[in-house]
Amino acid sequence: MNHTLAIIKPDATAGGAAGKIIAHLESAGFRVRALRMLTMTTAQARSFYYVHRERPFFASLVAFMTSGPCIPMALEAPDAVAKLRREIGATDPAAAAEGTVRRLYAESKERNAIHGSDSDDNARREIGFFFAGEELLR
Ligand code: IDP
Ligand code: MG
Repeated sequence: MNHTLAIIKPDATAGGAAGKIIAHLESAGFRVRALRMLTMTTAQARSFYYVHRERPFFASLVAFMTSGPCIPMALEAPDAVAKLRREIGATDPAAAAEGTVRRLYAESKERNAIHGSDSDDNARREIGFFFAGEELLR
């Protein structure tokens, strides 16, 4: 699939890194196909991260993701899901490769600057979570 979902997380928008992250992703070869800014409600964040509901960090993750504005984006590139995961780096910025978004901009394993879908199925679900079909350019 040629589309994936990225979310610039509240740590990065608060820290003034959103523009740099978008520029980084465009330079890496992604086209931004849809974009918005919102502060997620608790219900939205719990629903988005539902697969992690049993994890010990779930409540903290939901509190973080609702703490300020985030910027979901539908991105287009060949092999978009795998390409975005490479560009964002490991979950923990201390373990993320040099030059990745998380290595450059993340604060911690939780406050890690950016989300990227982890499969084509999740990319479809996650793009649909934030964008109506007619918002996506064809
Ligand atoms: P990913 O974002 O690299 O795919 P996931 O395991 O799907 O990582 O976790 C979702 C999000 O939950 C992470 O991006 C991070 O914000 C948070 N998270 C993951 N593991 C931990 C942890 O061990 N402590 C605190 N927060 C975590
Ligand atoms: Mg994940």
